[in-house]
Amino acid sequence: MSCLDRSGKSTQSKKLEAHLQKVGYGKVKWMCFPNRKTAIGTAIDLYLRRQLELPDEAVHRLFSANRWEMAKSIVEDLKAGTTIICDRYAFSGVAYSAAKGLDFTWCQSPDRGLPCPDGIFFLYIDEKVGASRANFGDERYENAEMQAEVRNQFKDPRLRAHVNWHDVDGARDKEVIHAEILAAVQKCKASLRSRRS
Ligand code: FDM
Ligand code: MG
Repeated sequence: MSCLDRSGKSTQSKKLEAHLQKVGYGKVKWMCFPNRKTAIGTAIDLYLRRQLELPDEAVHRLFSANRWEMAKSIVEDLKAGTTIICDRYAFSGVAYSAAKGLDFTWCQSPDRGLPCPDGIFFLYIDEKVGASRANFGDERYENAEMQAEVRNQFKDPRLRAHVNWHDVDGARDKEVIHAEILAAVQKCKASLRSRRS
């Protein structure tokens, strides 16, 4: 899932994971980026909490490296048949850094070659709705101006090219959103199965 801050992506991605576990979907794993637990993730966490200053280009590369350090284990899990649900991925990396003024194509390049998701859910909300949600403003990027620019970048067709992208209205009831995502996941799984058989 890709999204604006405070759009409910963590709630939705965890709800999806819990549901798939419950219905016996096989092995399901939830993960998120940034993964703040690794050494690179620790630097990213400090940066986001405004305790470390870094040039925009450097932190962009760190976010990408944080995905690359997980890439091998993601591929191994996928090969073993595990379903991975991810709270943010490279799409956020590009949208947030491009929103700061970095060149869009330059932003895409370090993530080239990472495993490509079978489906992407972009939860969009009005930046004012995001700002009214709990804890908004605690971290870097959590301000209405930045969120509005990130939202613009997420509309860029270069981000959505060649991927299975779903726009999801995040301003609705949690259960309604969950049902919509679930239906799309089931459809995606059915089409993957028919392609593989
Ligand atoms: N973010 C996240 C980036 O700027 N680049 C990235 O590659 C990723 C994965 O980090 F503001 C930003 C988006 C958000 C912040 O993410 C922390 P969470 O999901 O709010 O923890
Ligand atoms: Mg956040």
